[in-house]
Amino acid sequence: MRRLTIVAVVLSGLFTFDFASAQNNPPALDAIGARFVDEGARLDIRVTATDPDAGDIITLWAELYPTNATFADSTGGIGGFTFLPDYTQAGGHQVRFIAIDTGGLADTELVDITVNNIDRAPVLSSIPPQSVNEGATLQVRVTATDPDGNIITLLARIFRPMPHSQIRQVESEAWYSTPISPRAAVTRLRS
Ligand SMILES: [Ca+2]
Ligand SMILES: [Ca+2]
Ligand SMILES: [Ca+2]
Repeated sequence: MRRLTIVAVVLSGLFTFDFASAQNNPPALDAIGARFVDEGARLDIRVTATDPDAGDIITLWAELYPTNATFADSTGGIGGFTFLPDYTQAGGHQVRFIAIDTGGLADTELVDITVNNIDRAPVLSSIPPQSVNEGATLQVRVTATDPDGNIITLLARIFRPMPHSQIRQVESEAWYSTPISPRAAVTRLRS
């Protein structure tokens, strides 16, 4: 709370001004420091600040925060920041936290937030049971997608070669795959 009192005294045509002012002091944010979070996980930061002047009200807010982040001032010098990074937000982010008092003085901290990339497994489309006549060729179309858009390598392995047959993988191709337009690899099994 800031008070400013001005006293003017007129003495023989001279003006004397006497200033009696209670100095406003800035609020202080408690240190936050760098933070780390995985893609798909949740980061919560409790933000607190105090003001040395009795009666001063502190307002808290945040700037620059990325998509999927929110900040709420709970009043009383306490606030909460929540960040739920999705799987496209790996990398560095910065958020500026600000505490401002009734008189307009402020304290800020620019916080580095690192989102760690998380690799998710590719997904094979289901393959129904197959059958083939002796002497014929079985051709199975195999497709897979990766939710991160990673390059997919498709492999075929024969686990139980049947007696009197010679089953082998004769062709295997790997294609770049995206979740939007999956492409296929064809594996031919010849008996
Ligand atoms: Ca103050
Ligand atoms: Ca990612
Ligand atoms: Ca992946």
